Parts: sequence; C-alpha cells; structure tokens
Amino acid sequence: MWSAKKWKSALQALSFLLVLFLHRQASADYNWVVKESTYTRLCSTKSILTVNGKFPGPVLRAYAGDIVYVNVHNRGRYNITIHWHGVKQPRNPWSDGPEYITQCGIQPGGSFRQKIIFSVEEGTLWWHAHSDWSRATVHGAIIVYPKPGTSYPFPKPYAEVPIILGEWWKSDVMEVLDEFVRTGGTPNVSDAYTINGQPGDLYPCSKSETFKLSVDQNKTHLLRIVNAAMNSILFFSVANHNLTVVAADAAYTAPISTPYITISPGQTIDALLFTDQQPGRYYMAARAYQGNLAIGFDNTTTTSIVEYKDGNGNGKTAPFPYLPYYNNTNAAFGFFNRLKSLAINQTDVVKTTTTRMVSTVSVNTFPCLGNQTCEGPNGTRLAASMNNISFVDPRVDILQAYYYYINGVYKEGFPDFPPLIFNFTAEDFPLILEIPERDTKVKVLEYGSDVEIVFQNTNLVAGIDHPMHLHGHSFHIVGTGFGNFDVKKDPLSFNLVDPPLRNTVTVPLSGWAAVRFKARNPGVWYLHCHLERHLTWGMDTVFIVKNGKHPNETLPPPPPDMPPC
Ligand SMILES: *[C@@H]1O[C@H](CO)[C@@H](O)[C@H](O)[C@H]1NC(C)=O
Ligand SMILES: *[C@@H]1O[C@H](CO)[C@@H](O)[C@H](O)[C@H]1NC(C)=O
Ligand SMILES: *[C@@H]1O[C@H](CO)[C@@H](O)[C@H](O)[C@H]1NC(C)=O
Ligand SMILES: *[C@@H]1O[C@H](CO)[C@@H](O)[C@H](O)[C@H]1NC(C)=O
Ligand SMILES: *[C@@H]1O[C@H](CO)[C@@H](O)[C@H](O)[C@H]1NC(C)=O
Ligand SMILES: *[C@@H]1O[C@H](CO)[C@@H](O)[C@H](O)[C@H]1NC(C)=O
Ligand SMILES: *[C@@H]1O[C@H](CO)[C@@H](O)[C@H](O)[C@H]1NC(C)=O
Ligand SMILES: *[C@@H]1O[C@H](CO)[C@@H](O)[C@H](O)[C@H]1NC(C)=O
Ligand SMILES: *[C@@H]1O[C@H](CO)[C@@H](O)[C@H](O)[C@H]1NC(C)=O
Ligand SMILES: *[C@@H]1O[C@H](CO)[C@@H](O)[C@H](O)[C@H]1NC(C)=O
Ligand SMILES: *[C@@H]1O[C@H](CO)[C@@H](O)[C@H](O)[C@H]1NC(C)=O
Ligand SMILES: *[C@@H]1O[C@H](CO)[C@@H](O)[C@H](O)[C@H]1NC(C)=O
Ligand SMILES: [Cu+2]
Repeated sequence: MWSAKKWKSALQALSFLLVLFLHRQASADYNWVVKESTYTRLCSTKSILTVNGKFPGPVLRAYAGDIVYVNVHNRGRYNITIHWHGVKQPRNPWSDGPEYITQCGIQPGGSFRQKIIFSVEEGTLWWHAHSDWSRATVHGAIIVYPKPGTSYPFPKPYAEVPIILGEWWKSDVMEVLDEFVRTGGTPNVSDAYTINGQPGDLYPCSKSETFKLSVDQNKTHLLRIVNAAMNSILFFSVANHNLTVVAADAAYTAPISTPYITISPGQTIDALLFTDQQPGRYYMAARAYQGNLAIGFDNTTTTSIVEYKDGNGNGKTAPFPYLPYYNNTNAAFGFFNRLKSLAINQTDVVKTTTTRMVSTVSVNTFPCLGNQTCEGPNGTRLAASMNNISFVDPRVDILQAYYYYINGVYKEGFPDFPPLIFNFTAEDFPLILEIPERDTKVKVLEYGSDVEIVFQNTNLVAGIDHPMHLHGHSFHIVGTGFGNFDVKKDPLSFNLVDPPLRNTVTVPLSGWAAVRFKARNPGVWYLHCHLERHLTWGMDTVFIVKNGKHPNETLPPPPPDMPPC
C-alpha cells in the first residue's frame, strides 16, 4: 500500500506533467480566418468583419514567456492586419501589426503566420485589427497566466471571465470612416456600447441577449476587463460590489478597492469581484467619460448582469451601479492616479534619463482645399498632430524601409520639443496655431536609451483627453498634472518608487502626463492616440530603436511570408 505521502507526491508529479502538457497546448499554432459574418443588434442586421465568425473574437491564452503562432487568413474584402496589444514582442516588430508601420496589409485571399513572443507580461491584454477601422469588430482578449509552477500575487480566483467593452454602429463602420474622412468633419458617434458583444437592457431589442455572468456566492471572480471601444474612455462598475484592482495592462498593481474604474481604449484592468452580497441579480454598467461635453459623443449606457446561482433575487429589480457623471475629470483621474505598481523601487524604473522629449498632442484644422466643402469648424478640415506634425502614412511600411534602406518612405527628426511654446492650455488661440504640418517623421533612439516623454495636451480647436499607446514597450507613468508642464518644478514630484507600468497613458484634458522607459527593443514601434478618430487625423509618430552591440540586441531578418506591399 502507498502511504498518503507517496500518493500526494505521485499526484503532484502527475499534475506537473498535466501542466507541462497544457503548457505545450498553449504554444500551438492557431488558425484564424478574418471574414464577414451577419450579426443582429439594436433591431437591425448587418455584416461585420470577424475572426472565425465570432464577435468578440477568440480568446488567446498563453503562459508568461510562451511563443504562440497565429496563422491569419484574410477572407474579407479589405486589407487587414492584426496587432497583439501590449505584447512587447522582443526583437520581433515583424509580427506587431500596425499597417504601413511594421507591415503592409494582408490582402484579401492572403495569409500571414504571426509569431507572438510573450515575455514579462502577466494578466490581461488583447488583440485587435490595426488597419483602417476594422478593429471595431475584429478584437478579442489575450490572457497571460503566470508561468507553470508560479502563481498570482493574490489568492487564486475561483473563476475568471473576460469583460470586453466595445462600441457598435448600426451602419457599416467602413462607411462611417469614409464619410468623415471625405467630409473633414467629426465621425458619427456610435449607437451603443457593448459588454462582451451585447448592448444590454437599456437598448431596443437587446434585453433577452444581455450578457449574464453567473456567479457562486462568497467566491472571488477575476474580471479581465478590456476597453476595445473606438472613441470613448469609459467608466465601469458593478452594483453593490466594489472591485479590487490587481493588474493594469498586464502588470501587477498594488491592490486597490474601488466602487468604479476608468478605462481608456487600449487599456486593460484585472479586477477581483468578491460575491459577498445577498443572492440576486446586480447590474454591471459602462458609459463614457468625456472631459469636454462640447464634443459630440455616445452618451448611452451598456449593461450586463451578475447573477448569483442560488437565488434570482425573488423577482426584485436588480440594483443599478454608481457611475461618475460624464465630465467628471476628478473621478476619472482620481482612479488613474490611485494605481501603483506592486513592485517597489524596481531597478527598471528609469532614474536618470538620457533622452528627454516633450510632445504636444493636439486636435487641429487644415483649410479646405479646392472647391470641396469641409464640415470641420468654420468650414475647415479636422486634423490632429504631435509636436505640430500631422502624421501621414507612407505607402510602404516603415519597418521594411528601415531594414532595407529604402529612401523616401519616412524622414528622421521628429522634434524633441514643441516647435513653438505658447500657453497650451489657454482658452483662445490665434487661428494660425491650429494649422499643423503634414509629414512622415520618426524619432530615432539609440539602443539602451533611457527615455522620458512628456505628453502636453493643448486646447487647440477643442481640448479632450488622449490615451497615448506605445508599441513594443511598457512605460512607467511617473507623473500627470493639469496646466502646462513645468520643466523645473514638475519633475520634483515624479514618482520613481512605485509608478504604474502601462502601455497606454491617458493625457488629461488641459494637462500633461510624463512616462519613462528603457529603449531595449530594437525595431520600429508605433506611438499613437488610441481614440480612433484622432489616429485617423494624424495623432501618431514612430520610434525607431537602433540595434545594440550584441547579436541578442539586434533586429533579425523578416519571416518569409511578410505580406507584400
Ligand atoms: C451619419 O449621420 C448622419 C446624420 O444622422 C446620417 O445622415 C448619415 O447617413 C450617417 N452616416 C453613416 C455612414 O452612417
Ligand atoms: C456566504 O457567507 C454568508 C455570510 O458569512 C453566509 O451567510 C452564507 O451562507 C454564505 N453562502 C454560502 C453559499 O456559503
Ligand atoms: C466600497 O468602497 C467604498 C470606499 O471606497 C466604501 O465606502 C463602500 O462601503 C464599499 N462598498 C462595498 C459594497 O463594499
Ligand atoms: C444624450 O444626448 C442626446 C442628444 O444627443 C440628448 O437628447 C440626451 O438627453 C442625452 N442623454 C443623456 C442621458 O445625457
Ligand atoms: C459637467 O457638466 C455639467 C452639466 O453640463 C456642468 O454643470 C459642470 O460644471 C461640468 N463639470 C465639469 C467638471 O466640467
Ligand atoms: C524605496 O526607496 C525609498 C526612497 O529611496 C526608500 O525610502 C524606501 O525605504 C524604499 N523602499 C523599499 C521597500 O525598499
Ligand atoms: C470643382 O468642382 C467641379 C465639379 O465637381 C470640377 O469640375 C472642378 O474641376 C473643381 N475645381 C477644382 C479647382 O477642384
Ligand atoms: C494659460 O491659460 C490659462 C487659461 O486661460 C490660464 O489660467 C493660465 O494662467 C495661463 N498660463 C500662463 C502661463 O499664461
Ligand atoms: C505648425 O506648423 C505650421 C506650418 O509650418 C506653422 O504655420 C504653425 O505656426 C505651427 N504651429 C505650431 C503650434 O507650432
Ligand atoms: C471659427 O471662426 C471664428 C470667427 O472667425 C473664430 O473666433 C473661431 O475661433 C473659429 N473656430 C475654429 C475652431 O477655427
Ligand atoms: C546580450 O548578451 C550579452 C553577452 O553576450 C549580455 O551582456 C547582454 O546583457 C545581453 N543583452 C540582452 C538584452 O539580453
Ligand atoms: C491593399 O494593400 C496593397 C498592398 O499594400 C495596396 O496596393 C492596396 O492599395 C491596398 N488596398 C487598399 C484598399 O488600401
Ligand atoms: Cu486623442
């Protein structure tokens, strides 16, 4: 007879093998087909672009440090690319995805086997299309588990669930895009927000399909929340339950308990929900945070339901959660500013910078050309810029041009500082300040640079918050504030002890945000506003990180099946 001890160790060995087996599974090749599928929402039916017919798309699961391959087959009508948002992809910009930045689109009928290299990320991330506005429906969650044999820095959750916040238009999003680009005005606002693809009870024809999260009482559920909306920062909360935030953008945070979260497009939040209330039904809800109410936005509210398994509340009306008012900037940034890294005094926080930049982020206007009529303010064409450069996409991707020394695709010399210093957060401006320059300028960084960028928001045309996202890196958010960044005073209050590590920072309306990172990932990396309309208008630029000294610090050659331009 085996002793209990022997049984225990045999079982442990067996579970270890099982973990190894599952681990191998996680490293498999996946086949994803991008295609049109028919979906009905808000009482009308339309065709949308999906991956494998699913909206939201499939969940990609991996362990920290895994390598995963996804064969992307384009069976749709448009060029498409897929980006693995927040995955650093060390030395692998080739599979990063942004169209005309690191690759040309996968053309209809084409395929591209993308290699996704996970490294230090742990928690929730997401993937999405990175060409035109396809990401409205082509997106899904990425879940990165701790390496086998290691565990979460919090009690293991009883259950986990992705909560994907999206945005839905009744019309074809490609038509919304074409129309606002053609007219120079603002895009039509969406008709609904969604939770896991469903608008919820407050919209017509939605109630019976509202997403329901079935929970057991007195258990910890891990909500893996993604803001996949196109143009809206969102507040999210659950009635009668606080959330305990434990990670943001796949980096652990010091746990904080909060009645609501603020989440910008591009960001992710891992939050624990303790089901310690009376059995019953409780609404979860999300709606816009919009710092400037003068700008049109979708003011509807999406809901889903937390439903306790033992007891449906005896027919009682489910309570509705608290959500801060749309323009409550203090509530929005009150949440952002509470987030701190779990690790204290890390060596990877940049203490001394080698490269310092300040970049304005602005909405702008161009005069209307020829005999067009433009629908921007005063008959202008709306635009956007960083340091007064409204970025123009090249026709050949920048990574290829960089790697093969193709001239004339992009220019170096994106300015390190605003070309003109003025009161960025004033109320009124001379009209000439509104008009930027069109160009394709990149910033070149030496390998190993310790970089600081301060994003300075401006009130040109119409001030609004901007979620700025950097590919290939996470950065520490060392400070944010209102007004004009003061080069002398503000750095004195930077947090270099436990700043949150994120891939998307929200730059406040009439304010600034400072981030720091170590440039140790050679290649071409996109930096852009994650509000889709601002990106379309040119609020983006590119970092080229040069090769280091050693072969392990050098950009390898492209895979053989890079989509052709
Ligand atoms: C945008 O909204 C306007 C006004 O409601 C409407 O006339 C137009 O058809 C809409 N465009 C699209 C592409 O939905
Ligand atoms: C959950 O905890 C409460 C309070 O301790 C208790 O009354 C209830 O029976 C528990 N429910 C379950 C399903 O264990
Ligand atoms: C949630 O947290 C707030 C403080 O942040 C506290 O006042 C409130 O009682 C908590 N609510 C619940 C349901 O635990
Ligand atoms: C949302 O905006 C519409 C106009 O666009 C307005 O009629 C409505 O009252 C607003 N709803 C809320 C809840 O603010
Ligand atoms: C938010 O909007 C309300 C209603 O328009 C207004 O009264 C209030 O002053 C605004 N708050 C802020 C912080 O702008
Ligand atoms: C972190 O650094 C600060 C300032 O240098 C110091 O006061 C603190 O004791 C350090 N904390 C830990 C946990 O090392
Ligand atoms: C103005 O529009 C007319 C008719 O659409 C066209 O024939 C003409 O070439 C346009 N002129 C300019 C300067 O674009
Ligand atoms: C910039 O403009 C704001 C808003 O009008 C004003 O409060 C602030 O004092 C101005 N700052 C400077 C340095 O002039
Ligand atoms: C932006 O560039 C344009 C064209 O060079 C120039 O006229 C304008 O003054 C600049 N604006 C700012 C704010 O730097
Ligand atoms: C529109 O024109 C008016 C009057 O010329 C001017 O005061 C205002 O600033 C202009 N607005 C924009 C956004 O250009
Ligand atoms: C690359 O290898 C060299 C030694 O061969 C080592 O010093 C360096 O730290 C390595 N770089 C990275 C990014 O791992
Ligand atoms: C699709 O991609 C190819 C190759 O880059 C390009 O020639 C073509 O213009 C693109 N089509 C559209 C509609 O952008
Ligand atoms: Cu923006």
